[in-house]
Amino acid sequence: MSTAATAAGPDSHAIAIAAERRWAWVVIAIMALLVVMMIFTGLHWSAMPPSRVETVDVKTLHLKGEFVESNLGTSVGADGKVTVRLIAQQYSFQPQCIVVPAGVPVTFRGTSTDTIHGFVVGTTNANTMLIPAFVSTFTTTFPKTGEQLMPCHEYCGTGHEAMWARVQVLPAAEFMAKAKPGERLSCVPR
Ligand SMILES: [Cu+2]
Repeated sequence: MSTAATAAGPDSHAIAIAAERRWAWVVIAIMALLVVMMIFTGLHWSAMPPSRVETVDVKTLHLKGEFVESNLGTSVGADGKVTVRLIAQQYSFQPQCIVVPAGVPVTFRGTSTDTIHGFVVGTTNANTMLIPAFVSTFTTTFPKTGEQLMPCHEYCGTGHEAMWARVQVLPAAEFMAKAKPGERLSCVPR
């Protein structure tokens, strides 16, 4: 036993060791919990993969298929379904200005040409990552009309902070009056 411990008395030394041991057990318990969580999430995710995975060929994205330039923007299908198709690239979205109707379900379909991007539309729940070779899709409804900012929210390089688009939410009647069968709408000035 050290002289310092003897000077402070054997009781205080024993108390210090007991406190130290208690704290060691707390730390061990925290580490064990984290390891168990890692094992659980790893097994859970491998047992339940994402429900749908849709791929697209990045090399021919601009040349053929769904994401050619003339097919980007908002379309209204024969069944009245509203679909927005967009691509992200360093450092812009195509189209730069997206137009959607308010109060109507809108399906977004997007991908990236180069690296991982993403976007969120204003304060709405429209929020996704855009990953090269994969098609991201989600359906949402914009309750309010007006213009929203749509910034890239995945760091994608030196121009990341300048990467954003706009989303114009129009009253449904005004939007439907503009939408023509087979046409792709956007609010990019021409
Ligand atoms: Cu980006």
